[in-house]
Parts: sequence; structure tokens; C-alpha cells
Amino acid sequence: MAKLFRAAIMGPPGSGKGTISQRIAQSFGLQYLSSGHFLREGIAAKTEACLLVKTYVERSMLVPDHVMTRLMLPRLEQLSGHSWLLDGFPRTLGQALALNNLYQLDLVISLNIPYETLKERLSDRWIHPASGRVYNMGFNPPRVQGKDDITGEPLIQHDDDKPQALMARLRHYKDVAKPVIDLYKSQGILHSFSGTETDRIWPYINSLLSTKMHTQPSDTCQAQ
Ligand code: G5P
Repeated sequence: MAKLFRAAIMGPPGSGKGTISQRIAQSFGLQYLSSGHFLREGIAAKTEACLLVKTYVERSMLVPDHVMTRLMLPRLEQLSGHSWLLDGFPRTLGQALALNNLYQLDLVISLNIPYETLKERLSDRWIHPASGRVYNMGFNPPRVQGKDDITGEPLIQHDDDKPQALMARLRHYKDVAKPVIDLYKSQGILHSFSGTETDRIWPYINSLLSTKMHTQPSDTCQAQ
């Protein structure tokens, strides 16, 4: 059996983590777990644990580490036996250390995207809330305006993509990401990618992953 591969992707809001994660999951057969999607899904389903974090998510504030790790680490336990990719977790040094106690990551991808690019992208972003599928009216529009390609259900915009919330998210990201980036750098597993277009960054990530892992038949490739 091929060795399990464990990876994480980091980057500010709108940097393309979700878009790139979906491509990685499809191309390399990794299970893909997005912390933001997982929280929003739990909030929509009104699960007790996720209702506690609703206020944080709605205000684009980081959910406290002890709550986040209590939610995410059991999900990872359910994925034992699979290779996986984490999108948006760990976000803080506390989360990274909690994860580190249980799993050794093979690779961390960090996306560096200019602020102006992030602002433009997020104001154009629409999502399908049930699945977490992400569209961008310029870059990746739905086939029918305002409707999800697969289900035909209406698309919505996040409250946290509005300009004030976005500034707060970017400030937070910078502060909390630095020690996490330093940790993964010191472990020799950090790979950073800079640019303004996902399509131009993607071939480098694709080629990095191809050399780092054996391409395996996908067991399932779904956003969780
Ligand atoms: P999330 O959901 O993790 P963010 O803010 O980190 O939220 P977000 O906003 O989902 O990340 P992304 O995944 O980095 O952004 O980017 P994306 O969705 O793929 O792309 C953004 C847009 O740009 C899309 O419309 C896409 O189509 C478009 N796009 C991509 N590439 C290009 C391109 O090349 N060109 C153009 N023109 N467009 C492009 O977290 C949400 C909340 O959950 C909580 C927090 O409250 C957080 O605010 N949370 C946590 N709290 C604590 N700890 C954690 N670990 C937490 N995780 C989540």
C-alpha cells in the first residue's frame, strides 16, 4: 500500500485555497477537508457544536483554538487510512502544535497573493452553500447566472466578503500565520507560491505534488 500523504494549504482569505484544494483533490485523490466549509455546513445544519461558533464565523473572527481543534481533529480521525489535504486548518500556532502532536505533515503550501487581487476576487465570489462549490463571476462563472452548475440551486455571497470584514480578516491572517509559517519552514515542509492568477500558480503546485507523492487512484474526492 502506498504511504499516506498529509498536506495543508495556507493563505489569506480569497487567496485561492479552496480553488486549488479542489484541483489537488481531483488530480491526486486526496480527501479534502476545508475548515471554513465544515463550519458553515455545521452552522447551516444547526449542529450544537457549530452553533457555538456561528458568531465568530459571521464576524470573520477566528474561532478559538480549543473549539477548532475539538471540531477538526475528530474529523481527521475519521479519515485515518486516507491521504488528505487540509484547507484553512491549522490557522494559528496553537492549532498547528495540536495537529503536530497527532500527525506529521508531508507538505504545506502557502499562497502569497497581493491585497488588491484578494479584494477584487472576494467581491466577485459566490458560493453554493450546501456543497461549498465556489464561483467567481469573472474567473469561474456558473453556467447559469446565480445558479449552482450541479443542482441549479441559488448561489449566495458570504457576509465576510464585504470590505470591512475583509480588512479584518486580512489583518488577522497576517498576525496569526507568521508563527505557523515559521514552524513549517523549520520542519522543511513549507512551499510558498506567489502570483495574481491561480491558473499560473497551479502548474507549479501540480508538479510539486507529482514529485512528492505517487499518483493514486482517487478513493473519493469530495469537499467535506
Ligand atoms: P474560510 O472559509 O477558510 P478564508 O477566509 O480563509 O475562509 P476563503 O475566503 O474561503 O478563505 P480561499 O479558499 O483562499 O478563500 O479562496 P477561494 O475561495 O478558492 O477563491 C476566492 C475567490 O477567488 C473565488 O471566487 C474564486 O473563484 C476566485 N479565484 C480563485 N483564483 C482566481 C484567479 O486566479 N483569478 C480570479 N479572478 N479569481 C480567482 O473560513 C471562514 C471563517 O471560518 C472560521 C473563521 O471565522 C473564518 O473567517 N475559520 C476558522 N477559525 C479559526 N481557525 C480555523 N482554522 C478556521 N477555519 C475557518
